[in-house]
Formats: sequence, structure tokens, C-alpha cells
Amino acid sequence: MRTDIQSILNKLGVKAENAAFSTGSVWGGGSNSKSLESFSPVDGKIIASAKVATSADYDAIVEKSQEAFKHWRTIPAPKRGEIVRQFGDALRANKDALGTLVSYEMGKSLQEGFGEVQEMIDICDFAVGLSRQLYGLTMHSERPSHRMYEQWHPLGIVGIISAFNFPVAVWSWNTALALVCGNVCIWKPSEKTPLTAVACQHIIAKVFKDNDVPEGVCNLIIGDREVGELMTKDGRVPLISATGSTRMGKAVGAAVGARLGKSLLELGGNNAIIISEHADLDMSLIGAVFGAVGTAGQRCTSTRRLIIHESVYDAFAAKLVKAYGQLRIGDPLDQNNHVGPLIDNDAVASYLDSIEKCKAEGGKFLVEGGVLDGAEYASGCYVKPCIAQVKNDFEIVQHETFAPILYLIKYKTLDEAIALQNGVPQGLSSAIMTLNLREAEQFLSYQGSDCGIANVNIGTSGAEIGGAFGGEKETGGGRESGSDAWRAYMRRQTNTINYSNTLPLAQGIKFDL
Ligand code: UN1
Repeated sequence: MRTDIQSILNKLGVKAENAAFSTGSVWGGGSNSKSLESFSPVDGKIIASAKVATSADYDAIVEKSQEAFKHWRTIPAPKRGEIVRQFGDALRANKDALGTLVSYEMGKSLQEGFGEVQEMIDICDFAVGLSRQLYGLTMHSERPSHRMYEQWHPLGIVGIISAFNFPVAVWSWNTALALVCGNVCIWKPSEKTPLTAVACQHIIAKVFKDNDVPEGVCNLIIGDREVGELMTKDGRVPLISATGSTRMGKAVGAAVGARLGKSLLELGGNNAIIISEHADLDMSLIGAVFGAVGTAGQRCTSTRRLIIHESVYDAFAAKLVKAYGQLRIGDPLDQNNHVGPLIDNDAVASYLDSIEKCKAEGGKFLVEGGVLDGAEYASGCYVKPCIAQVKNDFEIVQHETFAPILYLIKYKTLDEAIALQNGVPQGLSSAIMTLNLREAEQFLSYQGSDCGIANVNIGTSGAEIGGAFGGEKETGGGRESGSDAWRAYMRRQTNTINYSNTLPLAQGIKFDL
């Protein structure tokens, strides 16, 4: 039975919001005549609309956040962690509803919508533990009766700019960590997915209210590019964490850099799996197909290239073609379907354009692409996952297209395969499928993959929250989520205390009065 979206929206407290921003429990602004419509690629319906924030709305929210920071930073980190724990529990209670809304507004499969909310729950659990582990080091001073150590302080306002493809999880990676670190947040979600953001804001605002936390700790701002630009240029926002295209990231990095602010950039990927002659081909098939068609190829970790050893190339290509023939494309809320729609008509146009460019450069399609039509596909956003044989240096192959287009490239030696894998401007995720230990270790060594993520016998997508997430080169260099990524959300202070009765100078310098 088709999910009743209206009842999901009611459960999450999301109505047609006529306001541009929320500082926790208060919705404000909305004076703008411009509004933003939430379009569902699933059925092409406009779900609701929200007003776009003006620069006055933006200023109001920054002032509110600055006030809230003065309070939030005084709450001990483990107590902040306790509030994040409750947020995780609230997400558990809303997992079905929020996951379904993610699926409907963004178009990913229901399973992946639930998976996205699970990532949110997981990062909350991680942040709760972290709230008692924001460790600094102590050092031995070179001077007698001196103590030297470092401590970590919150930054202030963290500006979060998130993308449509993980409309809620990436916000929570940033928010859960930023909160336990003592920061306040202003979130500008993608213009394509405002409703899931409103739903999250309602969930977290209730947790804050239940804990008597004043408004302004977690803020949502609905806006377009202009609002994003206000935030990136604003010296009152010490850290901007932005997820999106490399083009967007270059603009954000330049604006934040110009004011010497901090930025954490998580940008495009062009991820490859090397399929060695020593690979388990059945296992490789699952990794490759999920990586390429999962989320309709709209993850930054999606598998875009398969670099296949010449001895298994034909056999593996045949397996792929057969598997693609079995893919069910359609309504992502129907759990029988593997592949849902692209986010919107622009994404479809860019998919078609990439296919044309690939053909023009000599790409040979083993599985043809195309837009699906018929009543079930009325939104116009459903496309066929396709496979092309290419050369790595085709211009289109060097470029990230956010769509299910998979490129096949042949190799002879592992050195060649690694060079191909690294031979793109992006450096997010990578993988090798091999049962050969030497190959696996070479791939993971400093002479191997140049990406932020390198996997063995796992595809390129689906990273766990416990690891630091992000990539090198044009992927932007930022790290979010697990490991010690929390350090990006704090400022380090080195403290030296002299408890002697003289004032010796460092480096043995003499200065007597
Ligand atoms: C993204 O596509 O922006 O590793 C994030 C993955 C997910 C996150 C992807 N855990 O595929």
C-alpha cells in the first residue's frame, strides 16, 4: 500500500511552513515574497513551500545564536552529551516517519531513507561517548617548575551547508559533534530538500525544550544561494562545514579563506573499484552494482568507474549487464524497487548530457541509458542506469556526474590500475576487490590509493560513521563524522603555567633587568 505522506508530515509536525527560519521553538521571518517549493521526484508533486530568508532574517538568527552560545558553552560537555543522547532517542522514535519523508522528498529507496536516519542515530551515540573524551595532550616543559598542556574550546557558531543527497544525515554528523564540543549551529539545507530539514528541526527543538535549553542553539535557515553567501562571508561564523559539488566548494572555500575563517569541505568524488584477477567476482558484483545504482548514483561515494583486469573483463562485464537487466526502477517507497528517481529535471538533463558527451568521445554503451516514461514515471525523473566502456582520460570520465552512469576501464598491471584510480581530480573513496594480500596491501600503502577512503573487498559507498569521512584533492580535504574529526569543531589552546619563583625564558634566552 502506498505510504500516506500527509500522515507522515503530521507525525513529524511539518506543515506548509510559512517562515524562513527557526531558532529552536520559534519560527521567524517570512517577510520575503520569495518562497521555495519542495518538489517530490517520486511523483512530481509539490509537497509544500517555505519562505526564503532575507538578510534581515539571517542577521536575527546570527544574533540569537551568539546569545545562545554564551549559555550553551557553560553546560559541561557530558551534560551536552546527555542532550544529544536524547536527540538520538527522539530519532529512534521517529525513524520510520523521517526515513519515509527522506525517501519521498529526495527519492532514495525507503531502505536507504531508514539507513540515513540510522546514521543519524549512530553519530548521536558516538557523540555521547565523545562528550567525555575531548582530550588534549600534556607536554613536558623545557623549563623547571613549568607545566604545559593543551585544551580544546568551542568555536562559536558552526554554519552547516548540506546537500540534497543526504538531506539529514550529513547535518547530524556536523550537529552532534558541534553540540558536544560546545558550539551552536546554523543549518542551511539544500533548496531541494527543505521539508526533511524542517522535520529535523522540530525533533531537535523539542529535545532542547524538554531540557530547558534556550532558543538559538540549533537553528535552521531556509534559503537560497544568497543566504549561503551571507554565511560564508560572515566573520561571526568561525567554521563553515559545506557538502556539495566541487564548484560550490571552491566558492565557499574562497569566501571563507578570504576572511581567514575555517572551512570543512566535503565535495565531489569520482570513485573507482579495481576488480583484480584475484577478486571474488560474485562479491564484487554486489559491491559494484550497489555502489553505482544505489541512491540512483547520487552519493558522493557512488561508484563511477570500474577498473577491471583484462583477464576477467569480459566475464565481469557480462555479469554486470545481466544484473542491470534485473534492476527494478520505480517508486522508491515500494520496497521491491532497487532504483528511484534522480532529484529533479536538471539532474536528468545533466545525466543525458553526460551520456551524449561520453558517446562523442568514443564511449561504447553496454547498457544504454534513457529517461523512462509512463504513468509510474510521471515526474520525468526516472532514468535507466547505464554502463559504458571508456578511457580514463575522456573529459567526461574525469568529471563527476551525479547519476547512475558506470564507466568500465581495462587494465593489465596493478601499478597501472592504481595510476588510473588516482588519475582523476577528485579523491574521496576507492576500493579494490582482491583475495591477494600483496595487492590489497599495495593498494592501501602510500604508493596506493590517494583517496580519503580506501577499502578492500567492500564497495566505495556506505562508510560507517566511526571513521573520519572525507577526501583529498578536489574533494576538499575536510573530515567529518568519526575518529578525531571533532577537532575541526574546536579551537586548540596551548597553556604554559610557571609555578617556580623565577621567570626563565624559553630557548635559554637571558634577559635580566
Ligand atoms: C554523501 O554522499 O555525501 O558513505 C555522504 C556513504 C554514506 C555517506 C555519503 N555513509 O555512502
